Amino acid sequence: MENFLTSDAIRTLFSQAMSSMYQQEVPQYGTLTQLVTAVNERTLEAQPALKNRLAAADELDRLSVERHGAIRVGTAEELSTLRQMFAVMGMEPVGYYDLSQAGVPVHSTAFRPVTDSALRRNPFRVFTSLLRLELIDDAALREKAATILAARDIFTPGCRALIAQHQQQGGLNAADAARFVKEALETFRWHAHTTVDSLTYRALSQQHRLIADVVCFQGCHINHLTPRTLDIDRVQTLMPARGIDPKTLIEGPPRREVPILLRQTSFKALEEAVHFNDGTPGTHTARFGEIEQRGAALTPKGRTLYDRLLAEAGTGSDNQHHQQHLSAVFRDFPDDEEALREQELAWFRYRLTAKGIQHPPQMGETLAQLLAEGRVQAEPIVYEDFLPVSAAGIFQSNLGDETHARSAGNASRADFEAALGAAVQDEMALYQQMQQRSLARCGIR
Ligand code: OOG
Ligand code: NI
Repeated sequence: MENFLTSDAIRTLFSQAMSSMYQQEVPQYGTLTQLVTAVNERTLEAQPALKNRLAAADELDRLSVERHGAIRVGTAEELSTLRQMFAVMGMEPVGYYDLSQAGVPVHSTAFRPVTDSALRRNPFRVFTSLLRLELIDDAALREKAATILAARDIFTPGCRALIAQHQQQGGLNAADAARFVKEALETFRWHAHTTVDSLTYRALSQQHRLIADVVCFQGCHINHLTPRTLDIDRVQTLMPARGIDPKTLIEGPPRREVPILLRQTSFKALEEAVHFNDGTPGTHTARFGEIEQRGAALTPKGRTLYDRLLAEAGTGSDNQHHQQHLSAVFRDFPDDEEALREQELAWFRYRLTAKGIQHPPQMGETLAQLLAEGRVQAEPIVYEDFLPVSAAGIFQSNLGDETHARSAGNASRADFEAALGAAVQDEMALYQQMQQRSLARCGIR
């Protein structure tokens, strides 16, 4: 029997390697993570209750390693190979996001760990978008893009071999895992040389800047790597003093006593020097910085309420007013844990307290009773996924104003899954199972 590394261990090696590479490539990412770390430390010092609570839920350790990245690919073969690559690291496709409605010609999923224990170890996730070439309206250009994409291989031969070896053996030993991480990283590296001439680049870019970004390079460079902050408003305020220029609005819900879902902000994409393959120099804008604050995962009922209030609030032109207005509109969204639980707006994880371990639940005792007696404790389950409206806002802040709706919004989850070579998991089912399993562990029902 071989001595295989766990997929959790491989994922952590990979996310660390990715973080070092991106820090080399984009120094502002290093500045941003330092700022986030400093603010997280201060927040935990200032709020001992929050610190105790994260520690008790065993969620303190994941904070310092927590990141999400984002990539964009061009073909079904690339997407399905990525699925197999991420499987080596225990990351599975969860959720389907259609961004065409927001004028972005892609649809997406998130590769992420799904079990409680894997998420506690390292919840590293990668938001992965597939270009929808069918949304290019110029037929000749569409053909050309397809031809260029067909000619490239974004995976090294070593990476392909190690994915196959993992599939055959069911794991990788430490030496093979180290080689796998090194080879896999190459797919996400930045290339300052395009695979196309300047005219082709310009033609694709004029269709949509994102199309040029996907089609014209040798790999699917990681375009941002996002650390998790415990206080996004504070980081947003401190960014300019560190020489970072944030986008105007923080996306997502307002600041609350009980954070929900996901709040995000980013700094503008860098204009970077590139060399076209006809020898001419130029620039390309793709990579940016982002931070996020995560809160409770919402049930379908909670999500419907969130979507309604967010649409009602609309967007503002400056963050302070937007946040005030959001807070006012979100008064209709209960902001204490008990209400969120009783009204079934958020998912919860249940644990036996010391008292509950001494006096375990008996047949016929209700959850309400156990909670009231302090024998069971409930904590909101962290939202591990993404928000399409926020994602569209992030995409757009980096694309300028040229975005316009690209399709009648005919989302094609079936096409996406066919390209992926697998079904995407339903995030709501995952949260529900988590809640259910926690109740079963307490011996309830
Ligand atoms: C992905 C944007 C989506 C997020 O955090 O919502 C995203 C991209 O720009 O490729 O990362
Ligand atoms: Ni992101």
